[in-house]
Amino acid sequence: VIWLTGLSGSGKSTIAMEVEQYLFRRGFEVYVLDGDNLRHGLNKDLGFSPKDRAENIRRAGEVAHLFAQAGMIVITSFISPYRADRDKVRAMGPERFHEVYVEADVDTCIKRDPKGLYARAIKGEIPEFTGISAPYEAPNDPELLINTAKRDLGSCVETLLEHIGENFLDGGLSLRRAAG
Ligand code: ADX
Repeated sequence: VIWLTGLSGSGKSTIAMEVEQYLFRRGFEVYVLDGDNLRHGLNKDLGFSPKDRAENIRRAGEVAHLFAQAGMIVITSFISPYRADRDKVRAMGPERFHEVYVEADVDTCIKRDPKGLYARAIKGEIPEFTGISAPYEAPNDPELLINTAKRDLGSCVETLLEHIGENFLDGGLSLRRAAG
C-alpha cells in the first residue's frame, strides 16, 4: 500500500493517476483509492469531523490492505490529516505499507485551488476545512517525501515510480520515461 497524504490540492490524486497509468501500461496490476471517489459510495455517510475522518481512513485502510493482499499495487489518495489515523492503517499491515508525504504549503494550494474550495473555506462557507479551519498533521518519518511546490509534476511522478520499483516490485522498474 502506497499511502499518499497531504493537503487538498497538494497533487496526491494527480500523481496517483499518472503513476497508475504508467504501471498499468507496463502490465502491473495497480489500483487507486481516492477520497473524492470513496466519499461518493462506501463512505458517503461520512463528513469531515475528526471522528468521521477517522472512520473514512479506517475503511479506506481496510480496503487498501484487502486489495494489496490480493496482490495488487494499491495507491491511495486521502488527505488523512491525523497522524493517529494513518498509524492505525500502517498497523493493519506494516510490512507492506509506505507513507508518502505529498507536500505543498497552504499558500500554494490556495493559489491552485482546483475545485474552488479554499476560496469558499476562507469565506467561512466550508467548516473544518483542512489547512484553513482544521489541522493537518504532517508525517514525522514518511518513507518518501515529494514536494510538489518545488518540483514539476513529471519529476514527482518519476520519484514515486522509482520508489515503488525499489520497494514493491521484485525486479525493480527500469524507468525510461516516467510521465506520459
Ligand atoms: S480525509 O480528511 O477524510 O482524508 P478525503 O481525502 O477523504 O479527506 O477527502 C478530501 C476531499 O474532500 C477534498 O479534496 C475536498 O475535495 C473535499 N472536502 C470537502 N469538505 C472538506 C473539508 N472540510 N476538509 C477537507 N476536504 C474537504
